[in-house]
Amino acid sequence: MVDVSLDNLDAVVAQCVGAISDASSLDSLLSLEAEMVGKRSPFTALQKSLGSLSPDERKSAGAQLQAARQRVEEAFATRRTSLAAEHRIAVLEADRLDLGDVVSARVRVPVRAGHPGIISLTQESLEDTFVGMGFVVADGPEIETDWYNFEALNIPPAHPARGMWDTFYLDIGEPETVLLRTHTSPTQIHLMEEAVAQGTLPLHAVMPGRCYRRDTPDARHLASFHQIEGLVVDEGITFADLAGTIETFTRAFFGPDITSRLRPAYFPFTEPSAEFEITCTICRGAGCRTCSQTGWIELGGCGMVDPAVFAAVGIDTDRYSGFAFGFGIDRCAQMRHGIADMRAITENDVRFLELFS
Ligand code: FA5
Repeated sequence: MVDVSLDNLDAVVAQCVGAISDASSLDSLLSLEAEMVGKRSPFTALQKSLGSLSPDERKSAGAQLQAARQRVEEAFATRRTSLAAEHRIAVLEADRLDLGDVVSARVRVPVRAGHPGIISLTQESLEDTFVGMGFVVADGPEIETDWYNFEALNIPPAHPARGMWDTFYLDIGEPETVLLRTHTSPTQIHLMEEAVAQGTLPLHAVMPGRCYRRDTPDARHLASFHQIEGLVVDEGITFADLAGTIETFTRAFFGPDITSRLRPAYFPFTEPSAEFEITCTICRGAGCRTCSQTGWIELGGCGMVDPAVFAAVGIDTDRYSGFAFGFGIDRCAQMRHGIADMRAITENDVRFLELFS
């Protein structure tokens, strides 16, 4: 750097400002700063030499020197700011994650779409089977009153048969008047009431849906499960129609080597009543843990509609008779796919779910 004197201050300042704006890094700017305005710089030396001047000359020379020095320092500050910004951009650029690579790596992974679960698929297939047999599909509410779930089905309060269904009651209205339906049979009542009101008897319908019971989950039971109800109300319907319908359904749905049997049972809303069993599909009738070594699995209950139920909905029993059945959709899924333990259906294990895609 040239010597600084009071005569060449402007030229020196211009030279310094040029060098400062050419500095290409913060480090080189730092050494330039030490060289130009540091303790051993010509500016500082000139400053010290002013002591030999008269007070008036010193004042005027000091002011010129200070102004010059200030212009140089401002040039340093400006350049420092822009070099710091350039440095930050360079660091960010170096650290930049190339998302292009990440994204293209991700899209190469096949996208796995969901699909209806085994219960929905089984329900659809059951509906198709029954529609093929001449039934229509109807729906009913999951939240029911005591009347629909019990009383209209010939189960008055305190009737011992209420013990057959461990009920979840809802905290609505009078105690134990509103509940989660324990079976799909209350939908029979809705359907018959509607048909009577609209004059649309006869009825040939199936009614699938979710049911709830305070049952402890095990290989054949869940607390929330599904049933499909069947109801036929027509002239001249007999028990033979019921038995024929059950056997036709069993072979159509499970295949020709699976058969059904009816065993006497009791349901307050049917008389006579039967339990409807099919060959256990896990052991093909040989006996296993799932069927408790019997070779048979209970799918549901059935029977001829009890006259007390027809009376509750105002159907003329001199003209009409009917049969009803109700069985487990989850149990059907279990038997159709050979699932030894029903709890697998609710565990959401992807390996299990993928078996039924
Ligand atoms: C009934 O629920 C009667 N409403 C069936 C009926 C309808 C009889 C019409 C007569 C006329 P039950 O409680 O037995 O009956 O249940 C019928 C079927 O539902 C059972 O055989 C079983 O397949 C299924 N099921 C019952 N409870 C459960 C449960 N906790 N988990 C899974 N499936 C169940």
